Amino acid sequence: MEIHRYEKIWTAVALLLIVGLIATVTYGALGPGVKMVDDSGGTIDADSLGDTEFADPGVTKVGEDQYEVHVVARQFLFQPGTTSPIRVPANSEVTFYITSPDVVHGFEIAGTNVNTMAIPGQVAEVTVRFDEPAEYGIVCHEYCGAGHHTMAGQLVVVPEDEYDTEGS
Ligand SMILES: [Cu+2]
Repeated sequence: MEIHRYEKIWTAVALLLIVGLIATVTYGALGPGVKMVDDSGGTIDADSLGDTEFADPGVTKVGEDQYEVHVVARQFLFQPGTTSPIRVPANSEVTFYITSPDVVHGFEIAGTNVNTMAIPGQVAEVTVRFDEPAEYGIVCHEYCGAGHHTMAGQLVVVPEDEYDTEGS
């Protein structure tokens, strides 16, 4: 059977398009370092956060330029974050641990790739680097009740030399 030259060309073009599409999707998923939030944060008893490291949530220095931040997302505020901003120094690697004692909330630091759900009984773990001083808004992006639209907070990345661990 003879295949027409144009038929061959168009088949080749179609195959190239398919391979190109798969390649761009694969790159988009893996190339820019996108990391899904997994279950590495573990589980927790949502009814007794007082007995856990979430009893006194906030910023803890755990190493040279390394910080941990425990955040409780509850109706309708982030502790810390809403009544007082979360403060971390620039040039640091920060791991957030987020959980909820009541309903499902969201935790997104706008302008960064930190974006997760806060689920009762689960601890979400997200690590991010802050190289420059900046101010970020934190929003709850899961509808969590009548005050959902007011549920927001703030993260302040302060210059390294202005950071005092007391003020966190
Ligand atoms: Cu919420």
